[in-house]
Amino acid sequence: MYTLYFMPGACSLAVQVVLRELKQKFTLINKLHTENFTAINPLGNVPALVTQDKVLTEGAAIMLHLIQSHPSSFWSSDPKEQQQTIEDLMLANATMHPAYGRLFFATHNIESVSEREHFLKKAAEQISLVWQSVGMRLESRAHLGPFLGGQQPSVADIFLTVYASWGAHFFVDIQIPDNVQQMLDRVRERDSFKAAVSAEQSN
Ligand SMILES: N[C@@H](CCC(=O)N[C@@H](CS)C(=O)NCC(=O)O)C(=O)O
Repeated sequence: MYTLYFMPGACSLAVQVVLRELKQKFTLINKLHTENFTAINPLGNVPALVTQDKVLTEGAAIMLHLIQSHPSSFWSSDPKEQQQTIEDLMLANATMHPAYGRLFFATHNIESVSEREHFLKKAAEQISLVWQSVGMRLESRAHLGPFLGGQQPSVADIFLTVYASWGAHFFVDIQIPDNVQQMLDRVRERDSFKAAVSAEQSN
């Protein structure tokens, strides 16, 4: 049994989707309704996952903990495939997530409209470049299936689907290749994803 601290639409949504895919029981707690959340995570960030004996933070570490603890297609026994899973996960969490993070940061911290617009445009170009790289990875593995994970989504596919929705908050031009768009749509169509979105709305 887990407890997942989340914020609606944040990267914690991907962790909830994976908990559902792994058929794990969990309680959801909205960070925004939690007094003194910094006692849980001093940085104030979600996701934070409470396990039987500790609090885990950092999305990538939480994902690795979950997929290594509960056998499924997310984590192969083949070391080469494990390496690929980790690399894809880091592309999502350590490269794409901060790329989108710049949009939020600039919107809240750059006062001059012209400077902000310039920064946002450059940040969007960078994000499009990362999507291009995701598209190339998908293309090189198209014979294996529609996801980075092959026939089944990987944790990276799920993280990327959550990040992709953040672009709608900004007036920027983010280019997402068609094969990536198809992968994102497939993840969004999964019962786990739909149930996770709806659970956030009722919490
Ligand atoms: N490196 C952290 C970053 C987590 C992060 O930035 N979370 C955002 C939501 S996606 C957050 O909680 N921001 C604090 C806030 O908006 O109050 C991770 O990957 O878990």
